[in-house]
Amino acid sequence: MEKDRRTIASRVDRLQKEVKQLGEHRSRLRQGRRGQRRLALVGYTNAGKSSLLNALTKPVAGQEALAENKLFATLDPTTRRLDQPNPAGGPPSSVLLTDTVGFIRDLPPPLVEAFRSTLEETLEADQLLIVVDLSDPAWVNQLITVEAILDGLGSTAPRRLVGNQIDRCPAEALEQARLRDPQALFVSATAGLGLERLRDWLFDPGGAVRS
Ligand SMILES: Nc1nc2c(ncn2[C@@H]2O[C@H](COP(=O)(O)OP(=O)(O)OP(=O)(O)O)[C@@H](O)[C@H]2O)c(=O)[nH]1
Ligand SMILES: [Mg+2]
Repeated sequence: MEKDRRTIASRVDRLQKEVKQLGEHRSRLRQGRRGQRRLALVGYTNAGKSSLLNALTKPVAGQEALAENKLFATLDPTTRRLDQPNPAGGPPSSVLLTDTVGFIRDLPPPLVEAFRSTLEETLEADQLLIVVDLSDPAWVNQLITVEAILDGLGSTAPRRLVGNQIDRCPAEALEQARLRDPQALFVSATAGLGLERLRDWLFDPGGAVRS
C-alpha cells in the first residue's frame, strides 16, 4: 500500500507540474496577443460553442475545433483570429475569438481547479459571449449555472447572450432570451443563420448593430 501511495503521489505531483507548465505556456501566448480585442465563447457543454467558432472562422480543412454531440467535446481552448477586410483598403481589423471548455452544473471544486488554466482565457477576455442552446428545454437553468460559475471565478468582463440552435428551438425561447438580455443575438451555427449580424457585432460591439 505504501508503494501504491508513493506511486500515486508522484503521479499527482507530475500532473500538477504539467498543469502549471500549461498555464505558463498559455500566459506567454496571451502576452503575444496583447493589444487585440479578445472575445471568449463560454457556455454549458453541448451549447454549440465549437460549432460557432468553426462557422465564424471557416477553418482550414482538418483544423476545425472539435464539435460533437458529446459532453466536454472541447477540453483545450482554441483561439482563432477573425479578420474583417478594411473597406478603405488599409490593413484588416481583427479580433481574437476563443472557444472554451463547457460548463456543467455542480462542477466539483477540484475540477474547477483543474480547468483553471483553461478558464483563465475566459477571465482575460474583453467580452464574453454566453452561448445557450435554445432548443434545450433546460437552457434557462444552464444559463443560470454558467453565470454563477463566471461570478464564482470573479469574471467581470461584459457578457452578451448568444441564443444558438434557432433552427430547431420553439418561438417562445426567443422571447424568453430577449427578456434576459434585450441585446441578445440569435444564431444557428450549423444552419448558418444570424452569423453575418454576429460577425458585425464582434467587430463593433457598441456600434450600429442593435436588436
Ligand atoms: N441543429 C443544430 N445543431 C447544432 C447547432 N449548433 C451546434 N449543434 C450541434 O450540437 C452539438 C454540440 O455542438 P458543439 O459545438 O460540440 O458544442 P460545445 O458547446 O462546443 O460543447 P462542449 O465542447 O462539450 O462544451 C453538435 O452535435 C453540433 O452539431 C445549431 O445551431 N443547430
Ligand atoms: Mg466544444
